[in-house]
Amino acid sequence: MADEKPSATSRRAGRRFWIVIGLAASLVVLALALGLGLGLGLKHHHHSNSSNSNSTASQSLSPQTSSNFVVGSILGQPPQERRYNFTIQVANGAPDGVNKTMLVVNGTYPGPTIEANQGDRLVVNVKNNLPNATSIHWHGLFQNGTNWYDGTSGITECGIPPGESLTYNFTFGDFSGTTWWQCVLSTQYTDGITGALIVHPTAQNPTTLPAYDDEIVIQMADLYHDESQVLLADYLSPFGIAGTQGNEPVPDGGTINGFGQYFASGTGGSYFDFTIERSKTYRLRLVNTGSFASIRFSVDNHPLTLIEADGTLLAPSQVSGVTVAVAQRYSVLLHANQTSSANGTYWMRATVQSDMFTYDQPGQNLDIRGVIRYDGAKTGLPGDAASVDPGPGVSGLSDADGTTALTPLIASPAPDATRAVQMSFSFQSTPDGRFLGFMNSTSWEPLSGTSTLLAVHQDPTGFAPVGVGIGAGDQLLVTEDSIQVLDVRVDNLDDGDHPFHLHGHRPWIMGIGPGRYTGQALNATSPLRRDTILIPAYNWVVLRFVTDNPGLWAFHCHLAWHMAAGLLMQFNSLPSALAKLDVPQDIVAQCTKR
Ligand SMILES: *[C@@H]1O[C@H](CO)[C@@H](O)[C@H](O)[C@H]1NC(C)=O
Ligand SMILES: *[C@@H]1O[C@H](CO)[C@@H](O)[C@H](O)[C@H]1NC(C)=O
Ligand SMILES: *[C@@H]1O[C@H](CO)[C@@H](O)[C@H](O)[C@H]1NC(C)=O
Ligand SMILES: *[C@@H]1O[C@H](CO)[C@@H](O)[C@H](O)[C@H]1NC(C)=O
Ligand SMILES: *[C@@H]1O[C@H](CO)[C@@H](O)[C@H](O)[C@H]1NC(C)=O
Ligand SMILES: *[C@@H]1O[C@H](CO)[C@@H](O)[C@H](O)[C@H]1NC(C)=O
Ligand SMILES: *[C@@H]1O[C@H](CO)[C@@H](O)[C@H](O)[C@H]1NC(C)=O
Ligand SMILES: *[C@@H]1O[C@H](CO)[C@@H](O)[C@H](O)[C@H]1NC(C)=O
Ligand SMILES: *[C@@H]1O[C@H](CO)[C@@H](O)[C@H](O)[C@H]1NC(C)=O
Ligand SMILES: *[C@@H]1O[C@H](CO)[C@@H](O)[C@H](O)[C@H]1NC(C)=O
Ligand SMILES: *[C@@H]1O[C@H](CO)[C@@H](O)[C@H](O)[C@H]1NC(C)=O
Ligand SMILES: [Cu+2]
Repeated sequence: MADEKPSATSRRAGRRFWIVIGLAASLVVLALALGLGLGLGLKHHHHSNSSNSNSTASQSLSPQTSSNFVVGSILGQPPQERRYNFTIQVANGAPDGVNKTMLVVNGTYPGPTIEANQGDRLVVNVKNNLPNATSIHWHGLFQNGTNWYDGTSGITECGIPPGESLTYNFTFGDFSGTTWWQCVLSTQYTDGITGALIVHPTAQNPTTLPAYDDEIVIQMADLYHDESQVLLADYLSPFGIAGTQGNEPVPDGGTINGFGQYFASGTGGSYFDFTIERSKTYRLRLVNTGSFASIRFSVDNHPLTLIEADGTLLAPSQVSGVTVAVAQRYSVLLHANQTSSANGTYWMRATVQSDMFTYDQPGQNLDIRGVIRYDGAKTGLPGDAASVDPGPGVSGLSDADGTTALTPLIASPAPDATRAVQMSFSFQSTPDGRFLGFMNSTSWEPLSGTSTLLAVHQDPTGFAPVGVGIGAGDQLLVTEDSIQVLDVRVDNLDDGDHPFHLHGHRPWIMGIGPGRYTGQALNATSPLRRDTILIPAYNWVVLRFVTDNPGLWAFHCHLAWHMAAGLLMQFNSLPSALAKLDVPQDIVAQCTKR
């Protein structure tokens, strides 16, 4: 609704821009020897093996190309249908130099960037070559009238069976901004099924938004060397990890656009490395596509101007860095005007935050870096001495605060609430010895042989009562069959911070604070709207949204381990209206096959 578009004059037709990948000095030779395909033009025959076997990692990742991270060239094109073909497969990868088995789309990590204009239709054919079911969720999109394409397995579909395909087909409605796609079935995205999704707005940028020249996608993620299914089994076991139930798996490292460094193994890894032109301004579209840790982003010596959070334009503010929680997005402007490094190279930093880690992970590297290289700079890495991380206090700027301190660029009040629901969440032991996430009294598990969407579609008034209720299969639902302005008051009773994501909406953040919600004043003047909100330990938050989008909308913690531990509930909006919509036959057929 409120994203930006550079004015025609701020954007040059002919862009000069390069990304040079894999400059890990002494590491490059090793990488070449190992055939890791770090974007150095190595050819992997990534079609040759795929038809033989789809359950073993018989192929390696393909190299990344710069075009996967540069966006903006489609601005101003007439509305059109944009088609993508995705093939999900098992592959060998080594994002930080350590071999691991990955699940990826089209043989790359991260997968293909999807770019569209707001008035376009997106048609993505997803072929599943995994041995397990899968699905793709289009994070932050509203899917108004197409709830079945939200891609949440167990809720809006049953999952694409192995060897089969599903064509997702939808429009963007009021949505524009920086977002991403991922698989939210179990922990599959932890193994690599992620990519950026950029939707350029139809409306011109407000003149109050600073202009910029070029746009780059920066996807940051924590990285695990083990397969997520192995880690998940340990996490959910009665013994837990490191002897304590509830200890989430601690990552080994991290990546920037799929490039990370890990020094303990000796191979090192590689760097995301790009060249900028002096005096240009770059919009960096930051996404945390990780599974557990927040990541702080900064660029040495460069103050950043924060302008977007989860698709909402912000009143510009200068920051030294921004900490991005899992699934959150920000845009920052980087102005290429620095001279402090004599050779024109600077570190970009994605510092993986350790505050949620409960045990030591030997060899771990949380200091993930990329290279920003001014046009004309020679190859090689920046020096540590020449570069100074403009961290809090160093440049006189502070970091961004991801909640109420961010001010929308376009002030607009939230409507008055007509209804409110209350809930709390926590982690608890179960009688059968497990340790799971609970929203009120339920820990989510998908229905078997159907989805909540189909169950409600078939029995719109019977599946769950209006208001708070538990549907068959222990599905915690808040149902509204009329258009209401709903306040969702959430108490975090846990000692950790949790990034909660509401599907199908971009709620107003009405208030947040320590303790439980007991009627504290809310501020409707011009609250921030975002779809992923970090709820700090032992804090409350009130989110407000309008129940005018028919369907089943997941509301869950986006930490992959917590999602898998059941920290999820659903909003069931306008079931009578949903019942009048035709669910596509291939969505129905998925469920009868399983
Ligand atoms: C997608 O696959 C179909 C069928 O194989 C093919 O006809 C089409 O050209 C492909 N489209 C793209 C954009 O790759
Ligand atoms: C993904 O791979 C498929 C099949 O190899 C190909 O048709 C398609 O064009 C690729 N899509 C993208 C977005 O690269
Ligand atoms: C890593 O994988 C590549 C092929 O993908 C293989 O050639 C290499 O030997 C592996 N390295 C190690 C240390 O296992
Ligand atoms: C498929 O699912 C099974 C059971 O959950 C799991 O053990 C296995 O690792 C999965 N395979 C892949 C490639 O994800
Ligand atoms: C992938 O594996 C599944 C189950 O093992 C099988 O049914 C399917 O035909 C396979 N697909 C391909 C392309 O080999
Ligand atoms: C996508 O949906 C539109 C609207 O329902 C429909 O007209 C079109 O045929 C669909 N496209 C595909 C490829 O299914
Ligand atoms: C560079 O640009 C930033 C952001 O616009 C500004 O704050 C800073 O003063 C400029 N620095 C120099 C050396 O011109
Ligand atoms: C840039 O300068 C620093 C400090 O003198 C040095 O450590 C680093 O190796 C240089 N990098 C390049 C690419 O010349
Ligand atoms: C959660 O529990 C509280 C207290 O029992 C109750 O008032 C509320 O309606 C419940 N909310 C949901 C969504 O179940
Ligand atoms: C409510 O929000 C507005 C806009 O952000 C702000 O100016 C005002 O100070 C806030 N009021 C209170 C009581 O916090
Ligand atoms: C969904 O569509 C309906 C009908 O066109 C509209 O009234 C409503 O505002 C839309 N909601 C969202 C969240 O896009
Ligand atoms: Cu969580």
